[in-house]
Amino acid sequence: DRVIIYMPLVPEAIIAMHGCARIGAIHSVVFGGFSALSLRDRIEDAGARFVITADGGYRGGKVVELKSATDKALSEGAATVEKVIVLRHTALEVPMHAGRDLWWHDAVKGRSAQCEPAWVDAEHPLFLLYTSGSTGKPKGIQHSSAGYLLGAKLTSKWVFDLKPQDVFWCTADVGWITGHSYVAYGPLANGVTVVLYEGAPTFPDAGRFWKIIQDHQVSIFYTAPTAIRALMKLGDHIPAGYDLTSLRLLGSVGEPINPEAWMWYHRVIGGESCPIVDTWWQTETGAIMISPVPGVTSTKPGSCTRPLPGIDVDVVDEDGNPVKGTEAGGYLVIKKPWPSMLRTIWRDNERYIETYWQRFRNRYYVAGDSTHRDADGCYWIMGRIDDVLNVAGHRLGTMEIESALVAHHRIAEAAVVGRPHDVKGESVFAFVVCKGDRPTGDTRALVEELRAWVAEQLGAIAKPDDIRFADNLPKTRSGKIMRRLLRTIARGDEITQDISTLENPGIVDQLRGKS
Ligand code: 7RM
Repeated sequence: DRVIIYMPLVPEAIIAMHGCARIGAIHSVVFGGFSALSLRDRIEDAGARFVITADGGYRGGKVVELKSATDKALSEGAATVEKVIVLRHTALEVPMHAGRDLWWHDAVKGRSAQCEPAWVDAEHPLFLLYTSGSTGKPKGIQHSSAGYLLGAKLTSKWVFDLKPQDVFWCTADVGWITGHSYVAYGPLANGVTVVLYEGAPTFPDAGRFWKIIQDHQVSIFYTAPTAIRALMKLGDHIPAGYDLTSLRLLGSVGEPINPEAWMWYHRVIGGESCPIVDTWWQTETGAIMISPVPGVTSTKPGSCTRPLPGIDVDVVDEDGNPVKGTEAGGYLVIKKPWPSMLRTIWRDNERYIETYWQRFRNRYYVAGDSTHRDADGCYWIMGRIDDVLNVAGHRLGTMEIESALVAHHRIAEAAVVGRPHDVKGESVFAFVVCKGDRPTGDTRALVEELRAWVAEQLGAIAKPDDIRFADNLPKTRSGKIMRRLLRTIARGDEITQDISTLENPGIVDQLRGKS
């Protein structure tokens, strides 16, 4: 059976995950920031019989209505769901559907705290986690019971140098892989205390992280570059107001960390005495692949340094041939299997093979990132090679956002690209073609309507920061959208590409917002 967990970041979310693992049911956590429609799609793909949710969750002082989103998802499909378990967490009044919904506190009442584990095969699926790729449909990444847990446990121990007295805080939500491997599974499998927090880094104020570290004597802190950059912007005086001397190790994950943010993290948060582990890995890899080992590897700001023991990483060219020499640039591949690797894409093994293996004739696992390896053998991740954006550490497919936009009654065509953003790393930039005439003049109301539409379809994290209207999208003769041109335009850079083949060169000014 598959169980969907759609909850805020509260202990019960982890209890629900471990509970599923205990009875051999496959869990699939859906991030609470995803919309009802995204939830419905995941329930349907997983064929889930149960949903565990809460009346609501807290985010930045507001209540996120998880139960009402669940109700909406179930009223528009998701017919496989038999029961919904609801945790009472906020004061929000929620309707309960007789026969389908039951309260968590009623479900556990009178039950024993002991539960014999269901013994499963090592390869029994532990969980599915949906992640974005280069098509409009998220993929259910399938992880195994034994290999995954081994990877999460061992990398936690090696990379974070865990000791029994540590207080470990990874700020990720359990809706992402980081929250699976380094909140729910890895540190706890090592018997270490973890900190959970529900909310946002700047609510009720910008000292939230630093106060939690001080109050709970956090010794190891693991967060994303986007959060570091956002807090760095607010000034050194904020962390200076807190006692951060309990920290002994800092980690970074989710996107490349720029050297300036690395140095600030090291100086202001780490007091120049904490090593920083910049950890490269993916939903698919299950656990950290490339990272310094504290006390062993010398670090360089901006590089995730070297592969962990047993991880056979290489750089290959367009044809899949390893680039000769230590210094190399190209595609990042992993040449041998590792315990926590994904086993397949749920119900779509063909897509699994095609996405991760076929590009280089099934010889290597293709990570989808490009990289540079320097003369010392250290890796510098350059970014994605597919149409996947990394917005504030969240993985979003451009096709998913495009599909959401064209589902709006006024939109005929859409192309989404990423634009560099100083805090979020990347922001969503959409070029759209309307049915009928191109809107001109004051388009703000339509832009807001489309942003709200995308939030409803996918979730607020996918909302475009910019939307521009044109009569057409720029295409090659074979009909492919010229994404590189659109990226140049989104950045506001000078166009150096050849645009002589464009059927309607006049659209370039429209795309640039100049006419
Ligand atoms: C853990 C996670 C995976 C993608 C990956 C990269 C990027 C992640 C780093 C990084 C540079 C890092 N899983 N990425 N970590 N890039 N340095 N330390 O984020 O599946 O959500 O995303 O994130 O592009 O392919 S994920």
